[in-house]
Amino acid sequence: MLQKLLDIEDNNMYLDDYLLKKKGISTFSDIEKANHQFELTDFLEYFKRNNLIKYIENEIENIKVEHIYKSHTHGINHNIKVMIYSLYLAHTLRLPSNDIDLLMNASKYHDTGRINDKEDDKHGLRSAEKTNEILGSSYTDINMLKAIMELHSIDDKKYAHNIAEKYNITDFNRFVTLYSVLKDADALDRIRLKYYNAYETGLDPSMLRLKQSRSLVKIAHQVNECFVKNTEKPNIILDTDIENEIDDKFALTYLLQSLHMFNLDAITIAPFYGSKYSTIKDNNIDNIGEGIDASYNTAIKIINLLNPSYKDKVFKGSTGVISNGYNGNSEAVEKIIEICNKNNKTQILCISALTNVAMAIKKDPSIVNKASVVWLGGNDFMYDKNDEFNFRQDISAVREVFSSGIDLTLIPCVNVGSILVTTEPELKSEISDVGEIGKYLYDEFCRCKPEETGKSKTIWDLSVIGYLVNPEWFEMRNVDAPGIGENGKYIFGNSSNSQMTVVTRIARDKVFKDFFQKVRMLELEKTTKDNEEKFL
Ligand SMILES: [Ca+2]
Repeated sequence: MLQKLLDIEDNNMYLDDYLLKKKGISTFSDIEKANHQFELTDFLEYFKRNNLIKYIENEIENIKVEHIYKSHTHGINHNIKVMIYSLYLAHTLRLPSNDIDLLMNASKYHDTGRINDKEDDKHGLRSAEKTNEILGSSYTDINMLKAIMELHSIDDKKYAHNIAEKYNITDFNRFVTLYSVLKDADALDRIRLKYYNAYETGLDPSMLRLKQSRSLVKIAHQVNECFVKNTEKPNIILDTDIENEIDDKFALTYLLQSLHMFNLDAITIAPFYGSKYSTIKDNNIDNIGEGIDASYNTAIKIINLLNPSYKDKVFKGSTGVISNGYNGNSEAVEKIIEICNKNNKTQILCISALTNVAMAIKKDPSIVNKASVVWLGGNDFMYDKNDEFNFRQDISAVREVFSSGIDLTLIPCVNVGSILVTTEPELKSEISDVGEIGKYLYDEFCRCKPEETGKSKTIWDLSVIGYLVNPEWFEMRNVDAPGIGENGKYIFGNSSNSQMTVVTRIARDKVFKDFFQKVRMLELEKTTKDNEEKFL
C-alpha cells in the first residue's frame, strides 16, 4: 500500500473525495481554509528526502498483526495511516528517536482494545492494558505509551492531568506533545468515516491540535482514497428479479452508487411470477422466461444510466422454479459457481426467490464454504403467515439453501424489512430532480404507489444493500436455522440445521439518508467534473 502511495507522481491522483466535498455542502472549516494545504507529492518527497521510507516500511513489516483489531474501520489500514501521519508530525516537530519509536508503537496498537467499531471511550484504556502483553513489560517508557493510548479515546482537555498522575508522568510538556501527535494523526484518518459521502466529512479540522496537522487535511483525503481504492474489497453478486417490483430498481441504483466499497462480480437475474407490479401481462409460472428477459433489459437500462462498464456482468437465470420441478441450466447459475470458485469469499445478495442460489448449491455443493448469502425473504419468525413473495415463489429453493450450511443472513419482510417505507412527496423532494435515474425511480414509484393520500410504499430490497453498506444500522441475532414444513411454515426446535443470522431491526432513516445522498452524488459528480479544471 505504501508503494502505491510512493508511485504517485501526480498531485491530482486520489482527489475525488476532496473535490466532491468541496462541491457538496462544503463542511470545511475556516481553520482548514486558513492553513495552507500541502500537496501529496511534497508530503511524500519529505519522506524520501529525510530517509523515512525505509524506516516506516520496516515499522509496518514489524506490526504484530495477531494483536490488531480485525476491522475495515479500525483495523490494520487505519493503523498504518496513523503511523504515516504520526511519523511526519513527529519528524517535523524534531522529536528525538525514542519519542518517534514510542509514537510508532502507539499508532500501531492504540485500537487493540476495540471490541466493536462504535463510539467507545473505553477502548484506549483497554489498549493500554494490553501493552505489556504486546511489547513486554520491559519496554522503555511503557508508562508514557500507556498514558497516551488511554488518553487517545477520551477528552484531553478534561483528563490529561488525571492520566498523567495515574501513570506517574513527570515531564508534562513531553506528554502533551506526544498525545497531541497521536490524537491528531488518529483524527486525520477520521476522513475514512465519511468517505464518499459528499455531504459530510468525518474530520473537523478545528479539533486538530497542531498547526502542522491542519495543513494535512487535503492529503488525508488523498491518502485514505489511495487505501480505499487499492485494498481488497468484498466480492459480491446481486441476484435480482428486477422487473417484478420497483424496489429492485432502487436497490440496484443504491448498489451501483456504492461501488467504491465492493467488487461487483455479477448481477444475476432471478425468476418471478404472479407479480402485481410487473409490466408483463398474465405473468404466471408458465412464462417465467419472459420475466427473465424483461428483468435483464431493465437491469441493463439502469446500468447504462449509472455505470455502463457493468453491462457485460448481467446474466440471465433460471427459467423455472425448483418447487415446480425445474432442473435446467442457466448462465446465472454457471456464473455464480464460477465466481464463488474464483474468489476466496463471495457475498451473494439475494432480493428475489432463492432459485438461482439453490441451483448453484445443488450443482456444486462445495460453494457453501466459499460464499455467504444475505436474503430478503419470508416473514418475522413470530408472525403467523409466511406466504411472503420471495419465499413462496420457490419454497424448495428456500429449503435447499437453509439446510445447506451456507453462511446465511435473513432479513424477514413483515415486521423487519417493512420499516423501509417512503412516500411520493419524499421521493419528489429528494431525488425526482436528479438526472434521468432520479426521474425514472420517481416515475416508477408513482406508477405503483397506493392512491390514497398519506399512504406509503415499502422499498424492501434496499435492506440488503444497506446491510452490506453498514451492518451497524441493523440489529440481529444468531439462531438455529428452522426447518420448513410443506405449507411453508417454519419448524423450530427439531432441526439439525446450522446457525443463521436473522435481522431483527433496521434503522430506516440511516438507510434512506445514505441512499438519497448517494443518488444526489450524481449531481455533484457532474458539477465536479464540469468545474474540475476551474477548481484545480
Ligand atoms: Ca426483488
